[in-house]
Amino acid sequence: MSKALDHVKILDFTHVQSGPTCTQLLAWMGADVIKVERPGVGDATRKQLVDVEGADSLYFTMLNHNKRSLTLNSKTESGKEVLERLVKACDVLVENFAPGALDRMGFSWERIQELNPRMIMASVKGFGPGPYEDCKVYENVAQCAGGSASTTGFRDGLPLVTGAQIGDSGTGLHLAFGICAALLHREKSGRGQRVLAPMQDGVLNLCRVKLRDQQRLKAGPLKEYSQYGEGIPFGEATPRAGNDSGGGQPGRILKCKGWETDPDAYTYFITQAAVWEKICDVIGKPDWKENPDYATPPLRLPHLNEIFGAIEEWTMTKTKYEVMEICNPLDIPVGPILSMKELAEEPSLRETGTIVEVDHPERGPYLSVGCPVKLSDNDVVVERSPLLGEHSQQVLSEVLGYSDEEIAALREAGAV
Ligand code: CAO
Repeated sequence: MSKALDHVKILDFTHVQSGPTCTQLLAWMGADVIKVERPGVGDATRKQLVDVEGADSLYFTMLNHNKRSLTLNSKTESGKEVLERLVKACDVLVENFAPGALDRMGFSWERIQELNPRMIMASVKGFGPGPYEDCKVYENVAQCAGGSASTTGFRDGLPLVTGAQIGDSGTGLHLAFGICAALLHREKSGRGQRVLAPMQDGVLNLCRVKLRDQQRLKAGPLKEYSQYGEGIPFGEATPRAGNDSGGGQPGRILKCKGWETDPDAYTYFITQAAVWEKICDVIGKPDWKENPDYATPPLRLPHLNEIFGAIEEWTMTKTKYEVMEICNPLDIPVGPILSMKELAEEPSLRETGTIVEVDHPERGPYLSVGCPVKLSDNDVVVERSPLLGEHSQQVLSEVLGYSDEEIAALREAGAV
């Protein structure tokens, strides 16, 4: 069966996390992804957070499945020639170098268009045009500059970064979306275009509801935030909301049985208005149904601490899984706090290919996260990441038509 993008060739000039996340997704959709890496060095993550001496790190392997690796020093004359031929042969160039690096290499957008007017050039940068456009940016910088850190954590604590890599992987997702749209557009226009995904913009997009709250502040306090019930005045900016639900239905993280020793024995619990009466019954407070203070969602808002306190007394008598089993049939929205260990061992995620075991010649079997988007005509088989330069010969001869002698000369010149 053909795959969604199996007619697409990607010149993958990405490194670290944001860009590689994007090209890995495109590879899983069937694209031929040729990862270009510096000879003898490669993507810096190959040697970061090493857990098996001499083997590519999990950081690298988990972000570079289903790709081919071509080593190329694009700053040498013959390396530049190879790169020119790659630009002509590929459909999309994806890069996340520091601002200006491609220009310095001699491959400005104008030059790329001259070489291949159908080329789509897709970039991740830390910031879009403006005062910070020349900055190098990493994950947590983007989380801080994109509004996530100021709105994450508890009101009386420091701003917090999240475990979800919304700056890097989140921006990689945004970029993949832009590339697919540009590919579709090229079918009509016959032309390529530039696609830019700044990390700050990507994080802000994911924090959209916090900008919503910023504007709602003008109309008065944010009543679904716990601080409203606690009588603490709001300042000028969207505050940190702890574990309060971001939607209109109040929710909190509550302790479950075993919380004293298990750091993940918690559940998320949402007091959805539609099931309020069922919640009262489940937690053994049927009289709350008649309590005038609790009759409607707005009346309950000033009492959320008391309400969640009572719910927690009940959840503490159950494991997080028991809470789920009891509440789900009643449509009470709850969610166990699952640890990475639990997720890694979850059989249903193995069955859907969301958690996969991959074999690697240097490190042996390891777990990875498979493709998180499932297309019915695009069965994804997760293949191990390439060793540095593993496909140099193959790509140079098959894709670019170099002879063995020419390839030997390129090696001699230190270009590949
Ligand atoms: N051949 C020759 N030179 C190469 C090469 C190759 N195959 N691949 C990379 N290089 C060169 C680049 O051209 C650049 O040279 P110049 O400094 O002379 O222009 C040099 O290697 C370093 O590239 P870089 O500046 O991109 O890398 P860095 O480690 O200094 O910075 C990062 C890393 C991520 C901060 C920066 O690339 C960046 O800001 N990227 C955009 C934002 C981003 O994606 N951040 C998220 C990264 S994941 O946390």
